[in-house]
Amino acid sequence: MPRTKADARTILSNVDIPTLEALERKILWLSSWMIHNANHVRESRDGLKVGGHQSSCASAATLLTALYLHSLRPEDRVAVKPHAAPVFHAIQYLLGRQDLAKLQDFRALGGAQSYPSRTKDTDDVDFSTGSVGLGVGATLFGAMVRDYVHHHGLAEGRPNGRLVALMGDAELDEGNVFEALLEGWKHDVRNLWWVIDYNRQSLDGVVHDYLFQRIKDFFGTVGWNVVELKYGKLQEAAFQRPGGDALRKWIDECPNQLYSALTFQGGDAWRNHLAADIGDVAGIKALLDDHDDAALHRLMTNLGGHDMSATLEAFADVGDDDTPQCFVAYTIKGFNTPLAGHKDNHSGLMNIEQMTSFKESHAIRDGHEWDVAEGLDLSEDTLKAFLADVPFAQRPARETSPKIPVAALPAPAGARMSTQEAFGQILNDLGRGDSELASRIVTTTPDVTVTTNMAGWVNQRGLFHHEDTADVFREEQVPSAFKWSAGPKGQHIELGIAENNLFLLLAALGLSDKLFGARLLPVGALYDPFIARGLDSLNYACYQDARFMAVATPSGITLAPEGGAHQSINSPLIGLSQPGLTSFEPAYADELAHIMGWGFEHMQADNGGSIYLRLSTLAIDQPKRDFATIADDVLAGAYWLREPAPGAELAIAYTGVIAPEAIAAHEALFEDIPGAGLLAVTSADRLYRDWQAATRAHVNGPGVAPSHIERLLGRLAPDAGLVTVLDGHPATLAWLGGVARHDIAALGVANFGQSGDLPDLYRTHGIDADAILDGAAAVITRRMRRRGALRPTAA
Ligand SMILES: Cc1ncc(C[n+]2csc(CCOP(=O)(O)OP(=O)(O)O)c2C)c(N)n1
Ligand SMILES: [Mg+2]
Repeated sequence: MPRTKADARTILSNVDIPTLEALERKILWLSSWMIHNANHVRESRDGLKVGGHQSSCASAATLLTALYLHSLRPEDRVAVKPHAAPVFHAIQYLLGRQDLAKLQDFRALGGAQSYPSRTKDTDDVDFSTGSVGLGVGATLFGAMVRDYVHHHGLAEGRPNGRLVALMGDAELDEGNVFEALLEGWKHDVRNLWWVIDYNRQSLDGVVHDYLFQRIKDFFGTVGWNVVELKYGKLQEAAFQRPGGDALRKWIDECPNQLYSALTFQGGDAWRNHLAADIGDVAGIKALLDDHDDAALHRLMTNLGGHDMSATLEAFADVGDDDTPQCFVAYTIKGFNTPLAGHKDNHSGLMNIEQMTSFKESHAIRDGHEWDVAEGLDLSEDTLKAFLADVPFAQRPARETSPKIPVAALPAPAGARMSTQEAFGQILNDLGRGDSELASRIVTTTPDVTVTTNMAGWVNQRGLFHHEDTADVFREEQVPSAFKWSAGPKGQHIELGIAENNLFLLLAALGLSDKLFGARLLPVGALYDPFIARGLDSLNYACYQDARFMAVATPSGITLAPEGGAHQSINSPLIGLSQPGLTSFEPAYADELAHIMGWGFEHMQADNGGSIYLRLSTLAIDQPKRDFATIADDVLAGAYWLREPAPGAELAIAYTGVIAPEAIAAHEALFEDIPGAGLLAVTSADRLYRDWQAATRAHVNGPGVAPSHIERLLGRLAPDAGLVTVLDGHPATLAWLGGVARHDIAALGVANFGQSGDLPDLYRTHGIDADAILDGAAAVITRRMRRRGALRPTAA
């Protein structure tokens, strides 16, 4: 039952508000000084502005103090708006959870990060933030994952925490926030708070008037409770005076721009405007006379989000109600600093003189800037006792949950099949078994479960939802191969079409062991071309070191009739270049099964990461072979499908579904070049990283073992030619020419595709067997020319 306002007030009557207010000032001071120190005190070696956002911090100081020093519980998980990182770090410092050296090195190597970072910061950031909007969305998916973990009985004995985002108002301009909201509504998301730091300013300017009304409407539409935290206690008291209604009306109707400008100008400007606009209303003159400029300014800037009592009350009012709550907390950007309200204050910093008087106003002595009790009317002991009692301070150190054993995954049998079909079968087999591994797998897709071959798994494991939901088609006996019933024990989370949501959910699922103490092994499938649609969220997920397997299928122009808009071209380069993500593009089912097994382990390894599998719907003939002999090489990124003769003058290297074309070309030229090799590249990414690591090690000293690709290509003649080919951008493999300085013809797709059949499209884009032979002819001809066996043709 939600508490009533009266309950909340009773609860708050025991809260030491003056101490919290003093600490709020302290936190404002520390965050401002942290930024000032980085910009004006610490030695600069490069002359670059270090930066930091004193105004964004000041805006959120009350809200974050109220949350961390009173309202949050240790089990709550929080995303803090990126530009309030110094406030977060300052609070953790006060709570004894952050080192002073980190604050002094804010934005320096090894110091506290510019924007909260799960992996780089040491003060237990729950969600990294930085790309605005994503941290907000992440908390919503975090709430879904928390409930998943609890419904599956994976977090026995742990209290169910709340997911909280302290967000900037301009974050509402990011579409991903709304995509998440709608998905949250579908999944009946609960126990989630979004606290909007409603300072009505973004980076460039002042946000639209009446945005609040729109916020209320669309949050209400998706089932949220919207709490307006508009007036502080001083304002509430003034509204009770004669003329109070007129004052409230004036505040409500004042355009955002004007309110900001007057905030910047201060008491005199407020007085002039109020006198001119409502000076003739009974009571207003007395109200103005009763307030000197400083008091009038204090009154007019006493907004809800800067009033500790009002803020705590709003939070306490929620009680145990688990309806998602959106707090629209009115604030002032730069509150209580000389930057307050100015529209250009986003990146503005206090100058030396401003900092000197700011410091005086906080009663901070030179040399004591970082002292915890400095400037407070509290003894250090009283302060320490207060902070030690703060509920959030009881949060235990981060833990990780035990690893889930992974047995080898059998390769699906079949003379001819696609990697996508093989993926479906591997999951289906897991779904039919009762392994612990299968019990920890959670699958999800953005509305492409059936078309990515995951339906077999879903038939076994069911859809996840808070409530049991029947499969109506089945009940009505409408024949369908797919069971579509949902319940709290289901293991597939079906999303609407929004790849951003997919990657945010994968991020939350992939952090489940660290956030909620229960290890999950998330597998998300999507169409390869639409990775680009969720790229920022994918990067965000990897940045936080979330662990998941992204299965991208189908891919490339091999989708043939589907045409240009569905054909992925540069996704292999994403796989090659994305940190935290290891990509593979296998051609055969046995390779895929082995890679997936390794992938589930890599997702759990301390120095592991996430996996990206680029798959295809094109069925190709499967080899019959002793897989054990190549198993390690498949993981290392390449193996000889046809061994080259020692000193061979040519090799073809292919990736993925283009294998039959490469094999055909290899067979065709084998008569002329009998020693030619055929290299299967299962992971350009693994090969490249290994090669780069070896190269760096070479630089550092002799005696370094060659990388896997150096060993493989070392079998060829030093002046051999290479032809590389894949259904994707040729640059993915073109670097192979640099490994042993082999001449190279790099084939692949570099232009938009169109509908067609495979022979036409492969020919058009130059990746069919004939194109591979042409490439071979080119490198062989150049080789002969270099050797002087051929005269250059006249131009
Ligand atoms: C995706 C993304 N685009 C642009 C930026 C640059 N940027 C940083 S803050 C900001 C405006 C933030 O305004 P708001 O969320 O209202 O924060 P506050 O006013 O509290 O500082 C912008 C555009 C960013 N960090 N992320
Ligand atoms: Mg703002």
